[in-house]
Amino acid sequence: MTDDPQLSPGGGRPGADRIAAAEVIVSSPGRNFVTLKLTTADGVVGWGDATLNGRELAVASYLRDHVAPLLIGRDPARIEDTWQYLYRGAYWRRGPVTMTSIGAVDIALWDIKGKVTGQPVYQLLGGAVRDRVLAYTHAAGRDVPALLDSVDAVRERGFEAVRVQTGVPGLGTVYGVSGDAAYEPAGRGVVPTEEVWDTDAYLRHIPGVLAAAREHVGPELKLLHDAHHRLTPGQAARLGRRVEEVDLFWLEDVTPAENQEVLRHVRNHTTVPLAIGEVFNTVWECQSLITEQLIDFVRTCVTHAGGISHLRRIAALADLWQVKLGPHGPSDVSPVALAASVHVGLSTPNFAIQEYMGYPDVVHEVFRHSWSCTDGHLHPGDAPGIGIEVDEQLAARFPYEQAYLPVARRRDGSMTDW
Ligand code: EZ4
Ligand code: CO
Repeated sequence: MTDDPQLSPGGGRPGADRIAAAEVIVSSPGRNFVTLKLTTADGVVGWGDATLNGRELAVASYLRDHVAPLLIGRDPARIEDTWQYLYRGAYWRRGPVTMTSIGAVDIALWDIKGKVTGQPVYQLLGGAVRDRVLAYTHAAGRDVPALLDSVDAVRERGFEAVRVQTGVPGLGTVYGVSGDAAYEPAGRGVVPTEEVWDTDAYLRHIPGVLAAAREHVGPELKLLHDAHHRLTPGQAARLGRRVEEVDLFWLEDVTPAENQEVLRHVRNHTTVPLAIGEVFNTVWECQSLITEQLIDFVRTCVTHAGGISHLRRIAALADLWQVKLGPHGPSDVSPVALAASVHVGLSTPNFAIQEYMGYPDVVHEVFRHSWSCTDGHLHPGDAPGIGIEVDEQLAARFPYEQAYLPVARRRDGSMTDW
C-alpha cells in the first residue's frame, strides 16, 4: 500500500471501500461446489461460483494461493479492471482453471456492486429485456417408453423445453441416463468409473428415439439433444440430416470443436440448429464458430467462461451474427452461478434459453437464492446483487468428497471423447 490513495495498488477511487477478505469455501452438499466469498472493509459480501466438476481443488488453490492476495486492498467497484488484471496480468492465460477463477471473482464483484447500489445485477446490466427466462430441463430413460414417461413428468412441471437422452441397446451406462440426478453425470470415488461407448450403435438408435419423442409430444414442445462431443464431423452431418424432420430446438456438442473449422462440414450438410460451447472458457474458443456462422447457439457458462463480464462479451459478438446464448446450467453449476446466468439472461437481447437441471433440497438450503423457477421459466428476483445468501455453517457440515465424471472407452478399449 502507498500513502497516496490516488496511487494505491489496483487503482480505484480515493477513499473507496476496499476488498478486505477473499475466502474459498469448498463444500459437498450432495455434490462438490467451490464458492468464493469476497468481503469489503464495510462488510459487504459478494458471492461467486468457482465449481469445476472433477477439478474442484485446482480452482480452489488457484484462488486461495494466487488470486486472493491480489484482491486484498483493491477497489471492488473496478470490475472490468480487475478482470483485465487477472487475465492479462497472469501471463499464463485462458484454460478452465484460470477462467473459472476469474469468473468467480467477476460474479462476486457484480454481486458487491449490486448490494452497494441497492440494485439487482440485471438492472446494472441495462435492465430487463424480457419478463422471464426460458429454461429447459432434462428427461431421460433407459429405453423409449421410460424416456417418454420422463418427458411427461417434465411437461407436468410446466417446462416448454426438454433435453431428451436415452440408453443405447447393447451398451450399459450411457451419458445423460443416470440413476442419481443430483450427481449426474459424476460419481464419487478416487478413480473415475469407466463406460463402454459405441458411436455406430448410438447412431443407429438415436434418430428413432428423437422421432418417437416428437411423435409423442406433438409439434410445440421444444426438444433438445446432447451428443456430448462423441461424433466426427461426417457422423454429425449424417445425424443432422436424419433428424431434420424432428424439428429439434438444438443438437448439442456434436464434435469437441477444438478445431472450429470442422463444423463447416456439418453446417454444409444439415439445417439442424447446432449448439456448442459448455467447455469453452473464452470468446477466442468460439470466435470463428460465431463469425463464420457455424453454430446457432453458444453454450458458454458464466462460471467457466470468465464471469458475467466475459459472458456478456461473448453474447455481444454472437449478437452481430444472429447467434444466441444458451448457457450451460446442469447440477454442477451451483445456484450462485445460476443466479448470475439468469441476470444475464434477463438483460441480454440475444439470450435464448437457460439449461436448468434443478437441485436437491439440501443445495437450496446451503445456497439460499432470490431466483425462482416457475412453469419452466426462471427469474432472478429483485434482491440487490445476484440474490444469493450462503449458509456457511450448513455448508461446513458437508466436506469435499472426491468425485469424477466417468471416462468412456470404445469397444476396442481406446479412449473416446466425453
Ligand atoms: O455433462 O456439466 O449440457 N449439459 C451437459 C452437462 C455436462 C456436465 C459435465 O460436468 O452436457 O450435463
Ligand atoms: Co452438454
